[in-house]
Amino acid sequence: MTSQSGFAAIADRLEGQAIELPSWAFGNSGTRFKVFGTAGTPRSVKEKIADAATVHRFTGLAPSVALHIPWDKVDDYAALSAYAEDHGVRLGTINSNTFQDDDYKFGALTHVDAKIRQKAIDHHLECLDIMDATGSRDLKIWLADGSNYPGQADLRGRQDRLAESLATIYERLGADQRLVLEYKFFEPAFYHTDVPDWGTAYAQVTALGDRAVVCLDTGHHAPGTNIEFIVMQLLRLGKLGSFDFNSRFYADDDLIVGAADPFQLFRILFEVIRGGGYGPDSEVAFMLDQCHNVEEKIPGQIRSVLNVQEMTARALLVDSDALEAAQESGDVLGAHQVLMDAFYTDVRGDLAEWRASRGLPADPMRAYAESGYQAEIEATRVGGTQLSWT
Ligand code: LRH
Ligand code: MN
Ligand code: MN
Repeated sequence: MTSQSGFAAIADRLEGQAIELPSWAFGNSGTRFKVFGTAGTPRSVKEKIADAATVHRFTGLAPSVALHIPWDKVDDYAALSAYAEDHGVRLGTINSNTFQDDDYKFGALTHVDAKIRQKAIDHHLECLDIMDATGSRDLKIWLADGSNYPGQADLRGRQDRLAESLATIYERLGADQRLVLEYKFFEPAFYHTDVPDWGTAYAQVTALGDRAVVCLDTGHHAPGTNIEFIVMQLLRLGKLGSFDFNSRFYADDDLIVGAADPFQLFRILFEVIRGGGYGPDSEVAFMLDQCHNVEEKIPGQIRSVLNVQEMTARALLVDSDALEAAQESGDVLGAHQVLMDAFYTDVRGDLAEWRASRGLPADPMRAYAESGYQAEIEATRVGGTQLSWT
């Protein structure tokens, strides 16, 4: 199989690939040690959307932007939606935020105090109102809830209260809306987290109903976790709702997807494709959840969506008939080689031609660098508040 004929066979399947961008990727971010400011950083939600639209213009891969509430709070969401559409993108997932308010020191949807639980529920109901105005499908919930010391909290009681709070939010979902529950094994709580793993997320969303699904953030697992196995299992159970893509070396690093471990990204995408999670009929949403602390943000996002596209192409190249035959005949090394042959196929030249044939820049990174957009935002975005989420 030459790379050219292999690529020609899968080229059509790259059409329509969509990777949602997080509005917060365009704001200044950092570690708990320092947030470095970057020239040209958006001063408003509109400027974040304009930057996301720029990523889409250069790649054709990012037609929607996720918002985080209250970071992206505005008075008129219908007007914001219209603004996004004027720029060639639409508003996507609404992410709730119950991790930056003093009231949530000991939890939000799991809190022992009914008043604080209600405050957290009301925040989610407000997010649903926003979704009605923006036409968004997904409400994504990630909770910082957890504890630091053994004995600090009643683990069982918190799980029960979580189920109750989620049920109240779920009841208010529109017919075409989904509740997407994201898990994370630790941080900011260090002893226990109330939604630490896919099994807990799966149990909670299954109790709610069909429109509740799981978000898999690739940075939210212990080192060495076989993430593609989780992808397979959630797809098999019909509960994989979305991805937050990023990459990590040590913890929840939020680095550029595919930068730390391109082979892991390939393996994940192979299982997505194998399990029916890719393509126009799939309900699995691809999203980035990243921060660009020291690199330029727009090129960081361009690089990220290109990495996902590149590993998708390689995963599509796996000769599934040959793989199945090798697996069924017990040909261990033959099966492994089929997978590795696809992984080692350099598709960059083919993808450049594919883009050019669709009126996109063959090299989006270079086209952006030469476009003058960065110089323009650096010159014009002065004064005001440079957005930061930490
Ligand atoms: C939590 C998380 C979650 C938040 C985002 C900013 O670590 O992954 O998705 O909404 O970071
Ligand atoms: Mn996430
Ligand atoms: Mn995270």
